[in-house]
Amino acid sequence: METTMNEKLTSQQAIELENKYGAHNYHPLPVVLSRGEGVYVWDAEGKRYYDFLSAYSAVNQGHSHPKIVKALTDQASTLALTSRAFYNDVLGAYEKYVTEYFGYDKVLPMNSGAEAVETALKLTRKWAYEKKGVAENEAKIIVCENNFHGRTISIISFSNDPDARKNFGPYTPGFIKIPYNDINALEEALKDNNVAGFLVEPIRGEAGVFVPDEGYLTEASELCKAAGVLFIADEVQTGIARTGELLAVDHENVKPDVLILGKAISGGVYPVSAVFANDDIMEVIRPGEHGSTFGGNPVAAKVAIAALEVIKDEKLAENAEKLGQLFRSEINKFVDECDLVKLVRGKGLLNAIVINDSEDSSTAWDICIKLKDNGLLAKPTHGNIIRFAPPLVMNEEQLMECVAIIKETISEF
Ligand code: IF1
Repeated sequence: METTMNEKLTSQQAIELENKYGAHNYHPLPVVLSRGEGVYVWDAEGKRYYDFLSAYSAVNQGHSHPKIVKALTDQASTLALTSRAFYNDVLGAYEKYVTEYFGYDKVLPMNSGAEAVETALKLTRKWAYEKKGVAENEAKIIVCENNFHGRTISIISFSNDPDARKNFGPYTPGFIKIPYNDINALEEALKDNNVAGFLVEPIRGEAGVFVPDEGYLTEASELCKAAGVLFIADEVQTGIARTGELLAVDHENVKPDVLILGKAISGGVYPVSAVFANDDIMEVIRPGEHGSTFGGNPVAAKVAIAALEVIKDEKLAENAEKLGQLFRSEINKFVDECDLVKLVRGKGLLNAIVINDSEDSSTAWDICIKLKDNGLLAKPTHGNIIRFAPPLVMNEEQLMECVAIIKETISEF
């Protein structure tokens, strides 16, 4: 099949090219997107869909938000990349803006979520050796079972998802796994004086939007404080207004010692991630000890400022809270009358439904295929759970139309 790069591809052609020339590290839903705007995406044939995945909560501000795209194009056409070998006139202003925005002394800018998680792990280990007095190479970090924090070798070393781990060994040591949402297990694990930190998702995304018990985050952070252990919140997916507050930890007024952000900090327009901490922690990293070519580049800085201004200006956390309540109450009414859906759960506009079928059934996938045919894009997480996470710029009328599509589609099964 000969195609010149500038001619418009059909969906079929696009899929064939990806299959032939791209690694098969994903199994996408059979839809080929070619345009995005706000809550909508269009496929290569021009069919419009509601996007109910939001690139896994990276486009909270809506697809290609004009203000964020303008920040991208203006800076990219002025000064795109300097590396950190030199200063530039954008990074410092960004660091001031974003540390005040989230309430920390300092930020270490990176690019992907996994890079930010790795940065937080390195920071925590170094803090343990240089501030807590843990013996070199003995630092341990507590993580939760069924976590998702990214795909690097160290991160999958503490995953228990066989697909994420198998045949990627040998694995990085120094991690203790405990059950999520289990305070006693954390209390027990914290008795080990070599523990440096506790890494946790305030709401578990990939595991199927699992919301911990009210008070779990508060008790966990208090136990960590008492044990001289850093409370590390991975808000890559739950942050930036997704759950109805700026951060998911804000629902309990918990202040992590180390905060990890990614995805929607850039509105999905450019890879931006960040690690926040106060001086007594961040000062253990000195020149030459950590970095990245693109970390904190001028385009990332300007894009992130614009993306965060949109969150505040358009009151997206408040909107996520309001529409999330409406979504769960509407779907709960449907749950009462439909035995195929066991329950709906979530916070703000990070929700999921659990399909009343076995883990390995294809029902959730089949429902997503029908949802696609009916103009709404969503994808199952594990097995029988479908995540619903539209851009936070959605309005009530659009949400109700999507609720109707979801109800009608599932009723067809
Ligand atoms: C994929 C889901 C998966 C994350 C949390 C760190 C990262 C993520 C809490 C790493 C990334 C993405 C990765 C993407 C699909 C999506 C995801 F949970 F959102 F659904 F995989 F589990 N912490 N989550 O959710 O950030 O390096 O990707 O920028 O790998 O397919 P990243």
